Amino acid sequence: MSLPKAELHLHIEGTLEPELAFALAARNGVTLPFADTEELRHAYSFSDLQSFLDLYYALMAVLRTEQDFADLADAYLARAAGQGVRHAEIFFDPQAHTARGVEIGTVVEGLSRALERSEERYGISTQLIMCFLRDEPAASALETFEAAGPHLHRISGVGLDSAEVGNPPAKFREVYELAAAAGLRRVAHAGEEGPAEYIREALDVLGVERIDHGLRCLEDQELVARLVREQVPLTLCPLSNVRLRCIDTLADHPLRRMLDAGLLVTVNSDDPAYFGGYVEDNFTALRDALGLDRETLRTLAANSFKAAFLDEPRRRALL
Ligand code: ES4
Ligand code: ZN
Repeated sequence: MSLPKAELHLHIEGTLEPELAFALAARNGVTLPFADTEELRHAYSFSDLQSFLDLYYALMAVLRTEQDFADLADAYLARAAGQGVRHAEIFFDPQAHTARGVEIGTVVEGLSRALERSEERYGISTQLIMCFLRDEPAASALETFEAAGPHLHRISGVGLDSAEVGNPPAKFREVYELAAAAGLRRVAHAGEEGPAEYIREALDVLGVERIDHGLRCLEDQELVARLVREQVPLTLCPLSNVRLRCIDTLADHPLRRMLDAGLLVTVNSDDPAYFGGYVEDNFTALRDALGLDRETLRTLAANSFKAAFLDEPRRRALL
């Protein structure tokens, strides 16, 4: 039986399974550069973050209408329910769609159509987190924030994702200041492929409340001490780390060391359609590779509710 848990690091575009990609391609008259799902799956051998991102952005060509985004989110929520997910904070990448001529309103309203029914259908409460693509100019993030204005009531926070190295958090100081002023929560990917210094910068310059990945904090003991002291949550994605070669094998994952150090770590799925598993699959794979006992798994599930942007009554109900 899977433990009840919150999913805090999940890119909705990364839940696009090959079968749904081909169904949407047919529905929208889009031609994919792959003959069938079999051929597409062969493209899923990545050497680093960039090689994954190239495929991730290419497949999004099939997402065109509000209904496409609603279908994508509903398919994720149905699977998440089967993996013990009771609360999901869902990333989306508006610039990956607006760059193709799909309006941000189509994306947000489409996703919201599925999220609105999630509690009643699946028992999963949800929030949306709008991510800025850090390999695009800061001006593009600012334009995106402005375009999101009419939809901000549907968005609870902002995040930062895509190619990390060479795109430090400080590049996005201004848009994060606007987000904070609008009352939005703030998170950022940092320390996935980028250095520990990017984690510190995300905290100090962007004022983030959680770090997505954060794996490379371990290279800086002073930073680890701070993350422990301030109990800054780190949303780890173990299967992603292996598939993108941040670590060699799951047996090398430093999760146990991080827990022992007192870090508030959570386990998440990142881009489950691409990385070989949803959130419970990440729990199970870690358990098998590291020999985690039931108590440790319970701690990880409890951490996910502690780290979530839940209101207190719902948090108490879920913990
Ligand atoms: C991502 Cl694994 C990962 N890292 C950074 N940005 C991303 N966007 C989607 N998946
Ligand atoms: Zn991610």
